[in-house]
Amino acid sequence: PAPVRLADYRPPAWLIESVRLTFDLRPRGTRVTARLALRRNPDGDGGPLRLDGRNLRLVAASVDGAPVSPETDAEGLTLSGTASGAALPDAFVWEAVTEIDPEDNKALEGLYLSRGMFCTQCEAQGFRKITFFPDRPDVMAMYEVRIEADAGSCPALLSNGDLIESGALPKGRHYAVWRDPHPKPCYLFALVAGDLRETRADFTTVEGRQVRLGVWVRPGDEGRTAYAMDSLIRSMRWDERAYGRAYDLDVFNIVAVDDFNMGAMENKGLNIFNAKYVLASPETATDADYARIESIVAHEYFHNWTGNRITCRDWFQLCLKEGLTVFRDQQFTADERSAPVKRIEDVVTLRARQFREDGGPLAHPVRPEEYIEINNFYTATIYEKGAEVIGMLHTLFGPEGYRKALDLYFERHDGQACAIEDFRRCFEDATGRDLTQFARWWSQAGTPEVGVEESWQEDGGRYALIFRQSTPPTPGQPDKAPLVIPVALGLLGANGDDLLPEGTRIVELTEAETAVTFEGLPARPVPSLLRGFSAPVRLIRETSDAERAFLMAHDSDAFNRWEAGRAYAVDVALRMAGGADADPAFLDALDALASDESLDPAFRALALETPGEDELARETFARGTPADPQALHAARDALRRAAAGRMGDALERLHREMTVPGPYSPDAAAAGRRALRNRALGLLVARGAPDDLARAAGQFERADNMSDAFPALAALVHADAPQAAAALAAFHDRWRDDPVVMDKWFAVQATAPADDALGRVRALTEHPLFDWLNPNRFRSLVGAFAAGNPSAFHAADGAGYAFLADWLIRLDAKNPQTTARMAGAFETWGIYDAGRQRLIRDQLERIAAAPGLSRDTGEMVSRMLG
Ligand code: BAL
Ligand code: ZN
Repeated sequence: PAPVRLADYRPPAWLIESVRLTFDLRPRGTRVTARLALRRNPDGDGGPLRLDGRNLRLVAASVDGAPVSPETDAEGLTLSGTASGAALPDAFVWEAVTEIDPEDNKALEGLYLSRGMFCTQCEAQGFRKITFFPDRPDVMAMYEVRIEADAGSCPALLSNGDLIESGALPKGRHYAVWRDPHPKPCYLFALVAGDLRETRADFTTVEGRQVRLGVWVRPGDEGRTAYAMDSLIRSMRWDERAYGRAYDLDVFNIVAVDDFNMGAMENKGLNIFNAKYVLASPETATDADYARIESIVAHEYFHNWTGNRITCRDWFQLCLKEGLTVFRDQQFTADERSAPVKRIEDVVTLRARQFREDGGPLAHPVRPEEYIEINNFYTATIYEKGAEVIGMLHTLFGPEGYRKALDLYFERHDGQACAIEDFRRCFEDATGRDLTQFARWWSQAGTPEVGVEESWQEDGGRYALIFRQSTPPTPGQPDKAPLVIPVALGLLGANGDDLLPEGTRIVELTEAETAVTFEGLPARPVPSLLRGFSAPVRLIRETSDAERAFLMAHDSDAFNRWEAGRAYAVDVALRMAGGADADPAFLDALDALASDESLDPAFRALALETPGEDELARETFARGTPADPQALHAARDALRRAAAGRMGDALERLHREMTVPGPYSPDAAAAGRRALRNRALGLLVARGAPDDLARAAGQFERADNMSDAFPALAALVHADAPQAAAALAAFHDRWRDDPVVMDKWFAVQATAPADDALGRVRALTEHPLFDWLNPNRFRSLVGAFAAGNPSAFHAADGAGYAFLADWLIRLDAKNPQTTARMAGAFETWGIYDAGRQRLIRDQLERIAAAPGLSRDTGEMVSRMLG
């Protein structure tokens, strides 16, 4: 298929004033009647009416009430004139009846059934699977939706906006009518019908609007909605406070759905969530689950202003809503929990997902210039790097300049479908600065590298930093231009104090080379560079172990204190992969950090995290050698054993003391203590003495909450401890009927690095609860194996690769979106040895040749093959 290009954007030929939809819901043969009041766009090209449509059966159509028979094709229909052959009037009413089959829809786009419940997913282009429509975000309209369904199986009937009417119908059916007063693009349309129970709360906005909040779940799950509701209420207050944005409808509903390709969806007034990001109770959810629910609820809510009120002109602008909304949800979490801890977690994810993407065959700009299937661009680059770009604007202009620009954006563009240029202009107008060069962050792919050299002159206390930036070539972009890179830096004296009067200074790199000098320093300083990870770049600088240990102990910037330890840990692990012993000075520095009672336990837990095998593999390659997954796995294990050997007393003490009295609470302080305690447990289990294993088994048996139970189970299973089988059986027996919890049971086994790991995963694909058509379950087994078990997935015989490819080919026929995303497991093929590269390419070619391969997976595979 031919790619869609940003350069080819043209305004829509037709606009829609209003949409009236009637759904006669049936599992098979749902009838959708769509009545669109169309008007020719004076800024359009004057062409015929083209409506998108896929997998639709057109039953009837009319123009101003007169039947027409338009030509349909695989992608939609074209209407050139009226039934009498006359030209289309400049305004008319189009009405169409289409028939669709929700039960058959396993792609989970458009209208589908999830365990008996009707629901929709329309972003990016699912609406065209519901009715013929100009399925593009710059066509915004007001919607009225009438839903008719069986009253017994579907007591709840929900859509966007406010409920204006409901009642009974003959033959056990009933109906509801919803009206959304805010014009919206069709990707924000949503409908849910099923047997759902509502948890309610009331909220009064800062503007005095009374809002009814509802969280809708399956019967039996009502006891697990409180945290989602609490998160929603806190998000609504925060957006009023931090951005001056209040909610704008009388109803806000969240619905939990079991079968869902994404995490959640921000449909206007009716957010639809993957159940795993709504349901939480102390017994079923870990602290990490609670934190994720909080941030996703916030993210979807924040879209109401950044995404819904102001939407995207076209899908190339996806980062306009996603990057900005991710940045907003990161700010929210930083405010609600701990800012440094949040920043560290985000950077770990950024490097693991976005740097990985940016350094491989799938690299693309934050605003791509072409795509074949837009679903393939819901990526770490658009989301996470997109958020970093907003974060850099925040750093460059400070909180006040940033807020001024955002206020202008909301004032100027409310109700519009915008492009990145509109957003950029708000910053330029609010701050008076030209952002032409800064805008390269949106158009230039690849992770910039910033090399640093230093010079020191005793005479005059003159210290200079010379920064050299470059960005490696990426697919389609061989040559790169310099970016605006804000580098937050501090200089530390021998006693660890900050030497700069302001503590941290922001230096802007705009040229290929930038020198910064400091005069009058009492002694040669230790630099603390890129504080808070002020730009998404790879910093390259010769440094010593002693300097890293010094920063670990003294840096006033918490992020860089962690960063020094992380970089040191990576170095030590790579040296161990090359045959060295664990560095005792590193273990001493780690011990000192872990035992420093003045530090937040959550921060110490992060400092104790061992870098992952994937991170070590990419770093090995960056230093010029192909990665050997088995050697890195062994080195990482050896480092963990050595750390546990050196720090045994401290770890035992942390495990003993970092308990949390009283009933479980998901708050950040309690979660931080548990994180540190469980980090200590994990390392002790790596030490592997019988007492250590017994400690984990005891914790698992005694735990009254999942945050204590699951890490203990994971430690036992990953150590292949004798107690693992009984613990897995007990977990299975207790939770077999709970899909969200059972995903953990599959994932913990899929990621266990046993000798026969693949054999065990294969056996689990035969388990009666392995429902491969459910995306969560598929990801929890096949996806977790490919992404979270590197030594087994990258087995030298290629069996791991063949296993993944088999499943991708099978799933592609049903659910292209989830398949295509998971195919990204192969994107790092270039960092391995020639043998593995060939094995991966063989599998990619096999997938490419699969009969009937989807456009989604086809695009991903061909980009990876290059
Ligand atoms: N818009 C898709 C889901 C999300 O990013 O919120
Ligand atoms: Zn989003």
